[in-house]
Amino acid sequence: DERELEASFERTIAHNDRIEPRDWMPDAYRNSLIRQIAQHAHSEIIGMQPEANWITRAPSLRRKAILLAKVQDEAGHGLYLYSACETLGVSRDDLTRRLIEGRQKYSSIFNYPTLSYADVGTIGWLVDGAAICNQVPLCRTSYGPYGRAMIRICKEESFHQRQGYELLTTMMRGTDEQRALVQESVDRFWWPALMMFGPSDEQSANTEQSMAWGIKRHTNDELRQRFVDMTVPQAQALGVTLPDPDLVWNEERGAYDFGTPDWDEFWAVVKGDGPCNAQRVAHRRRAWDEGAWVREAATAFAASQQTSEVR
Ligand code: FAQ
Repeated sequence: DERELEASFERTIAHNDRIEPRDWMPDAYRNSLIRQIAQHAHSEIIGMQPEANWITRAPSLRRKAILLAKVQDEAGHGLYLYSACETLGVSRDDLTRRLIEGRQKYSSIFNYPTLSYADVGTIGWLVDGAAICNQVPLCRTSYGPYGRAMIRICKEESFHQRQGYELLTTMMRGTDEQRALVQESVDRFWWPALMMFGPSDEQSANTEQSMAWGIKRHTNDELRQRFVDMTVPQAQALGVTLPDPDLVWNEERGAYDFGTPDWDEFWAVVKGDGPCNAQRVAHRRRAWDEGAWVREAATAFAASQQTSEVR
C-alpha cells in the first residue's frame, strides 16, 4: 500500500541509493525533478545561442571547429536531459511548449549578449566553470537517469572549460588590444556567472527540500563559494582582474570573501527583463515553428510504418 511505498522511497533516499523511473515516488519529488531537469535542459538549448552568434565570425578555422563542436555538445546535453525528464512522464514537446510560452525557466546567464570573440573564451572559462562546479555533485543526485546524464555532460563541460581558458590565454599573450578585450569581457561576465548558482540560501525556496531528497547535494552559497575559490587563482594566472573590490583571501575561513551580487538584477533577468530574454525565446520559438514540418513528417512516417507492419 501507499504507506509501504513511501517508507521504501524514504529508505532508498536515506541510504543514498537511487530512485529509478519505475519506482514509486511522491508527486512533489517528481514535480521538483521535472522542474529542475527541464530548466537544465532548456538552459543547454538556449545556451547555444550566445556562442552560436560567433560561429560565422570565428577568427580562424581552428577556432571555428572548436566552437562548432562545443555548441553541438550543448545540443547533445539538452537532448540527454530531455530524455531523462521524459522518464518522469512528460514529453519533450510539452516541455518545449512550456519554455516558449514562458512557463518554465532557463539559466539567467544566457540572457546576456556576446559582444566580442573574447566572450567565447570567457563563457568557456567562467560559465562552463560554474556549470561544472554545480553539476559534478549532481552526478550523485538521487534520481538515476539525471545522475547518469550528468556524468557524460560533466566530462564534456571540462573540455569546454579548458578550451575557453586556452582561448583567453592565447589572447592574453597577444596585443594590448586583445588583453583589453579579455578584461572587458571578464568584467561583464563575472557577476552574472556568480548568479548562475541561484539566490542566496536564505532566498532559495527549493534548496531545503531538494537537499532532503538528495536531488541537490550542496546549497547555492556553498557552490558559489567553491567556484570563487577555484577561479581566483586561475584569474591570477591569466593576468585578469575580477571586478570585485571586496574579493580578499580570508585566512581564518581558508576561503575568499567576496561581494554581494546585485540580486535585483538577478530577479529582473529571471523574470524576463534581462538584456536578451525576449530575443532568446523568440529565436527558440521560431526554430520550433519552422521545424513543425519535420515533426509532422516524422510522425506520418512512423504511422505509415506501423500500418505496413499490421498488413
Ligand atoms: N537562472 O530555490 P532556488 C549550462 C530560479 S549550466 C534562472 O535556489 P533551485 C551549461 C529557480 O529555478 C546552466 N532561474 O532553485 C552551458 C527557482 O525558481 P522555480 C544550467 C534561476 O532549483 C554552458 C527560483 O529561482 N544548469 O547550461 C537561477 O533549488 C555554456 C529560486 O531558486 C542547471 O540548471 C538562475 N541562475 O536551485 C550551456 C543546473 N537560479 O524553479 C551552454 C541544475 C535559481 O521554483 C553554454 N540546476 N533560479 O520556479 C540546479 O542546480 C538548480 O536548479 C539551481 C537553482 C542551482 C540552478
